[in-house]
Amino acid sequence: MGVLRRYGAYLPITGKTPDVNLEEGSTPLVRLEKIGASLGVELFAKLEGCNPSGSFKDRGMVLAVAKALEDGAKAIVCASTGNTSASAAAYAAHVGIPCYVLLPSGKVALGKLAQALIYGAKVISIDGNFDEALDMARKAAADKGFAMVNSVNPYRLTAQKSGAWEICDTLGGAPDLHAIPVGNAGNISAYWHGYKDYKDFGKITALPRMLGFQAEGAAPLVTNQPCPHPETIATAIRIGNPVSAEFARAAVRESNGEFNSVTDEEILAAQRILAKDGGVFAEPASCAPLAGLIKLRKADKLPKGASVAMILTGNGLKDPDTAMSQVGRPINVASYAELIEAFS
Ligand code: AN7
Repeated sequence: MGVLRRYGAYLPITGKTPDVNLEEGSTPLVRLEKIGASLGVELFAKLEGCNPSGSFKDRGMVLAVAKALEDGAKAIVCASTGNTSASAAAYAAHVGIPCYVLLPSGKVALGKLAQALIYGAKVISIDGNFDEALDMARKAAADKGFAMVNSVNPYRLTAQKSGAWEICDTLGGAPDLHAIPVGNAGNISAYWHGYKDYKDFGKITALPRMLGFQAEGAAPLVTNQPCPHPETIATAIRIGNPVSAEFARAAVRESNGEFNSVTDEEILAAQRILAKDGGVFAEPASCAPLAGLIKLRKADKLPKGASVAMILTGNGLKDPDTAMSQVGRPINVASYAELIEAFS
């Protein structure tokens, strides 16, 4: 029924807030038995790639765009590693306002670029990384009086809390561990606040430990210093100076959790495991948590039998190039005999 309708009672909605709805949220929470067994935990994957634009960004974008309309904004603006731009473009198209997106040149996965363009956003390529694009987008939005829909817009994180509420509603409580990729650090912050809300409301009794995973080449929250030249195959989280760093640090500290980093090789290995042993195709950034859980398991730091919610933030189809670079090609057959041979 869409995030605003399902969780409107917990969101800052007024009588004047337009009822924007692309049926985002209410994503599947899938139990991954085989992978969970190999890790010695009860593993649940939240398939955020099932959202209308294929990533978790839709949860917050629906409220950001509804509020932009309520406030009379003429257009929306964002910088993005890809998914925010796809989501912003989708909702702008749906409600009929212009959308401007600033992307780091050459570093956005093909599917995301195709989305922003086909939804009709004006796509502007920046010679610089995401952090630089974000600075420019903030300034331009202020100068033009357009609504800024990056997660510096508080409505984004407020509505992204719905992911935590759904997990608790489905499991009947919070998981023991919450594993999530971290880029600009908004989502881990939103989930933590969502869990805390549910505890305050008396809907759950215990909170999860928050485990945030970054790519080794873009891991400012692990090294505890900004990373001026972030680099990773997981372009969604190629971010060196996270806007929500302080919220994220608080989430990890308060929950007795941790940040950890994983290499690109570990991310790609996790992507294959998730697909082959789980039947779930997630984009590289979304596979950082599984890579991290495998790393913790190897170090004997994963509590046996724990329930783990892993957030698969974006659909694998977003980045076909990275997937194709790791797999073989289809087998060509020229005859029925060759087909039968291929079946062996
Ligand atoms: C698939 O789209 O920052 O830590 O501009 O697309 O809340 O930033 C995307 C981030 C994880 C990290 N997984 O979340 C953008 C953008 C996927 C993502 C993240 C992103 P945050």
